[in-house]
Amino acid sequence: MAGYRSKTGTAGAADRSPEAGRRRELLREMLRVRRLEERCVELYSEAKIRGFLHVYIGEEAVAAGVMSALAPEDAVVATYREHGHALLRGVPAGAILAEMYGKVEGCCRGRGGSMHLFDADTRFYGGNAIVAGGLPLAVGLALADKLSGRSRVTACFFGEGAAAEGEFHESLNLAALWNLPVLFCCENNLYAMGTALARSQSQTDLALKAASYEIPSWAVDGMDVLEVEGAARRAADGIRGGSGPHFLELRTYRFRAHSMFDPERYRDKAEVARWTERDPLLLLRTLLESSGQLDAADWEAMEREVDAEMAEAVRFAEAGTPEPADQLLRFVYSTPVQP
Ligand SMILES: Cc1ncc(C[n+]2csc(CCOP(=O)(O)OP(=O)(O)O)c2C)c(N)n1
Ligand SMILES: [Mg+2]
Repeated sequence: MAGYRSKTGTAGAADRSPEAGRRRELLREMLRVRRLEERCVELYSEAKIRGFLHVYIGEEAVAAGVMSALAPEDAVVATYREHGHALLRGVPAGAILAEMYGKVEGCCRGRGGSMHLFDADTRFYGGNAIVAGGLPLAVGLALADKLSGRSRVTACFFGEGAAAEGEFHESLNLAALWNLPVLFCCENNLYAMGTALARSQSQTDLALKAASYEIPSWAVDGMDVLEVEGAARRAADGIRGGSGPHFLELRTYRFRAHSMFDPERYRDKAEVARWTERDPLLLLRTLLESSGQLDAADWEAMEREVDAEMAEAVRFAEAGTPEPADQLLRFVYSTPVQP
């Protein structure tokens, strides 16, 4: 992260306690997402990645904090701004990039692209391009778990724009009515494409909307990964304890455009600059450095390892194979079962 200065400076001074190690791990996870997407933007500019591309830069604390409160058997449902969620859930960076390159080695054989990452092995259920489309899916997954007596959480990420959709209200209502194990994670970055929240929704307190369905809900500083993690743990514990759905409004901001096609006429540069002062990586890094939990050598090693991971992912994607044209109808229809 060019421009960031270490306050502690000397290598080898950092706190080696498990707690400090866990926090450094959160920083590393956010850095992995940041670096992956910085590469995506470059590769898009080089026309190696085509189609739509929505980056999460600025919002990393939300996915990193929530994901750290989940267990491997839990499920995750996300939106089209989901590269970071897939990566932190355990989908390899190479499989994500190969997917964007349209290669067979991608997590969906290159058929889904950026907006439709999916991986059944890690219970990562998309990559959903329809605004609010993931919410009923999450409710269905949670209903299946409840009916089968499985103690699992389904975490559902969606933007604040989803709260204006009917599916949001139908999903919250049924989840509350049937006491389903869903963790609703509303990523409130203040804009739905170019429309500010206050221009499209009469009630801008999103946690209050959830509370109207009798769902325990609270607003969280989505730039502070430790706060997000704490809130997500509290909510996940409540869900596992049988107290039904919980809702987090995670207040965050995207530093980049909505997608790669967005002239950004709806917000001024001063607003973006104000929010970048609260960059989630900068906040955590500064906290760790000033409290002796991270030193210059730790940070340099972290950057080196993450850069190497992403370089290898790009190499893997570029070395991949495009789906042969005669295979393109495969998986469009299921194979009929022979009697
Ligand atoms: C049902 C539906 N309507 C419209 C769109 C077009 N669209 C794509 S992204 C988007 C904005 C969604 O904003 P938000 O939910 O706040 O998520 P963010 O992009 O800010 O993460 C819209 C309207 C869509 N994909 N689906
Ligand atoms: Mg939004």
